[in-house]
Amino acid sequence: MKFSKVLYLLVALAMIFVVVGCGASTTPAPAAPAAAPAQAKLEYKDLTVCYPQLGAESDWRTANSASFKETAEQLGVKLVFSDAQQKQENQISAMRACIQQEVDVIALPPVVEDGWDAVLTEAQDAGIPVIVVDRSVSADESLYAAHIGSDMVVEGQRSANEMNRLLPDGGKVIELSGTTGSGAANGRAEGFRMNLNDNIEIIDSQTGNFTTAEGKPVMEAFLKKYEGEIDGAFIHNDNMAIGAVEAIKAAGLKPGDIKIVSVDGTRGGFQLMIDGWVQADVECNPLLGPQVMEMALLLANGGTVEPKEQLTNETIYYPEEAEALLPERQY
Ligand code: GYE
Repeated sequence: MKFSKVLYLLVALAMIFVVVGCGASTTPAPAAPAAAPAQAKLEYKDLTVCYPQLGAESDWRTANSASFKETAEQLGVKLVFSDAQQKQENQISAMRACIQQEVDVIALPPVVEDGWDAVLTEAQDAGIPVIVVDRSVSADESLYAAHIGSDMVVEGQRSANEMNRLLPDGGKVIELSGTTGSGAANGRAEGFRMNLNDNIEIIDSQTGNFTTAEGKPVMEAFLKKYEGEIDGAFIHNDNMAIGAVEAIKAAGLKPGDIKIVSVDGTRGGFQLMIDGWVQADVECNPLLGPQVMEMALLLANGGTVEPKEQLTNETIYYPEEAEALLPERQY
């Protein structure tokens, strides 16, 4: 091509460019796409929260379930509730059903600590925040939004402090522990061993799965095996303490013969203190519904929670105050 032709072509192209450009500038600019409306804030009534409850093994658990159901009803939150009967596989299936259903938030009270990575990852991939409730999980913190519950290690430490006070000259104790592999049983056992005086020996430890029905035969077996030797019992919850006391009574022992430290602070535990069987009851608060729902709303609106570990404030109850406090106990 000749140089002049190339020049022509360039000039022509430049003119087209100017015309089109000017045209664009004289015609009114097309309306800018409307800014995406700021996402409307969700309210409680818009919220669906999944609570795959782990079971109905204790009065603590009954109070915990009731707290979620009542709070949801009061706030107008839709609650997808199920009972896994203390089986992790049931909890996992319930969680998967909730993911399928595209709930806004999952609140998970894990029956055991291990084995949650896969389903937590599935929830995360689906964009559903998970609040771990009550017991802890061993999964990486990045897989859930927060954990609301008790410090089970502290509960174990408090229990040991009480046992130290009750057995100042030392002695032999048995431990009736909660569900094997659960954060509650692991933490309480660990804390108890951390603070227990050297002159107190834990001669045996068996699980009663947090139930009255399983606690009783375990205590019966201890009483047979260590007849006359047991000075104290650390029992991981009040329902097992109720079963254990039935066994102790049946063995002909009197209140106080075996010093008992229990955990939860349920009405049943208070009654055992009033009757002289339990010397200290370390509180574990099940009424977590309001706190969890508030956090669920925050997360559903894109918020985050810092720090991830949100611990419940708790105390210790003693026989002297049990009678006066019992009428006000909510569970
Ligand atoms: O202490 C016991 C229940 O995980 C804290 O589980 C909870 C425990 C509670 O069955 O009574």
